[in-house]
Amino acid sequence: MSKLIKVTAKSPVNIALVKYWGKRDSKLILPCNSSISVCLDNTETITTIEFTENIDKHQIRINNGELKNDEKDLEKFIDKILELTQNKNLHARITSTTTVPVAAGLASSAAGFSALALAARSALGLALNEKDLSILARQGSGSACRSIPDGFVEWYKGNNPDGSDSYAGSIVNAEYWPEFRIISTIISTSKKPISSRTGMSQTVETCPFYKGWLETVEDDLESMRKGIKGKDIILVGETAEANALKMHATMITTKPSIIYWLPATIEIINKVKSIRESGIPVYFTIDAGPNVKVICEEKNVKLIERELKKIPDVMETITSKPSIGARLTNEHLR
Ligand code: 2P0
Repeated sequence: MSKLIKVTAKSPVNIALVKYWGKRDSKLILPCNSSISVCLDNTETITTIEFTENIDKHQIRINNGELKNDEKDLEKFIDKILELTQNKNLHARITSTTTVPVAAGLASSAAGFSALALAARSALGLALNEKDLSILARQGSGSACRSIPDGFVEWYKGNNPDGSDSYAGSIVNAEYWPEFRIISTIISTSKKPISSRTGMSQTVETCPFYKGWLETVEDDLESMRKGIKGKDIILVGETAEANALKMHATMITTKPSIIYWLPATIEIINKVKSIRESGIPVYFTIDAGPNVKVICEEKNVKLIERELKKIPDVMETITSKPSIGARLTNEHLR
């Protein structure tokens, strides 16, 4: 193994335009369907890692101890990475910070696990290319594989039982469509009542319409690829909005029902629709939480932000453009 060094990686949050919802293998984190996302600037996680034989367990500090290691086991993920080395005596010292409010529904595990995968790979000198790295990040948290490549990204669901063909790759890079914007609205910073991990497994097991989700997602993927390559905000927006509503329909009809929306979620949906009726191409998508992400073009951002801020429950908006994926930096934390 090459000499151990301190390494820092930065990685963006990504927002799915065609959602990942449901696993066919929860241990390897293999999805039932492919998904498409965009990496966002303004929303990154920075992680510094150092491996050493001088400590006897992993030391992990996230946002100065503010963020607890919840249902996703970071330690197990580090152990999985260490299995790729021959050295049984190594442990990790990790410091990680995120530049967006943790509970905003933006600081997803995607940025965290992708930054960690890249930093650990480089610190251990592992020979993993972008595809291998995305396969590694996927095993920490599924959506993390989509924060490794640049810009607009597809996570190919793959078919192999070992997950070797379930990885993410760029459709187009971050500069391809510089006018594209996502405005993230924050209406709640509370922890969600049910994690997306639990929500998606409950949906696969009990939703009578999950089959319909799987039957229609291929068409959504095809339209989304076409819309992105053609920089067609209407096709991208309409496809993303319909896909998100379908995903929420499967959640709502799961037993017991999962409803992530709050009254302000509906207010924002209605606001987006009314702006659209005035002739502006603007659409929404919603993940496993109440906060709405608004899809639009740069030229309309000011007007849309102004309209969204008229809703009393909108605490904050964060506007992002497409970003590059995970990368290394010399700016070490701590
Ligand atoms: C997505 N979500 O495509 C979908 C839409 C939430 C709703 O990916 O269990 O944190 O770690 O693989 O990646 C959130 O799920 O779940 C997610 P795990 P992850 O963005």
